[in-house]
Amino acid sequence: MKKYLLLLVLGLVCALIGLRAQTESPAGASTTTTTGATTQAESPAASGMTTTTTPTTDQHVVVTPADLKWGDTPPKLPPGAKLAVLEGDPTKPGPFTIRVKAPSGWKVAPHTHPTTEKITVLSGTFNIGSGPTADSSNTKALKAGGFVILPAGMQHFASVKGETIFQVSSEGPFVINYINPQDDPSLGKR
Ligand SMILES: [Cu+2]
Repeated sequence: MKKYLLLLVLGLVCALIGLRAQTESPAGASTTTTTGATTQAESPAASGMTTTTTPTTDQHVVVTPADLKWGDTPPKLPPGAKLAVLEGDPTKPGPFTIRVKAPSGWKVAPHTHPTTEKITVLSGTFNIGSGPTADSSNTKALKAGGFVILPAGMQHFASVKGETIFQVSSEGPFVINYINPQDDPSLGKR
């Protein structure tokens, strides 16, 4: 019985020492983000394509607007817009979610993706059209709360009116194939 008591006391002392060490650790140790589940991992890939979170099975992943790290869009998209990664890595296999903040007049020429693209409009006006030519008379204007599914291989184009924020979910690696190769902003026009 005495042995157990000794072990108990020893355990308590250890716990107290541990607690002290924790409180004495530098303040920097507590500067974690609200993502909770995992530490942030920087991806050295394309500009703006930094991974914010990697979900685990036992914890939810919370991302607040303040957590977002806005960067430039990759060269395959027209310049001027900002991009933040909420989930996954668009350059790698697997699901991802990104948010794009585009200035008024920003547009993406007709293109396809090898994976299905899902877009939710958060603010502004997002004009989406289908087909191989950017016919502005043949678009649907989506406002905050608007949602569109663009199946893999489907030809589509988009433009925004007023500063517009929209969220894109798809499967990586995210590829943009322009119908007219000269529309590809990565080919020198940037
Ligand atoms: Cu698209």
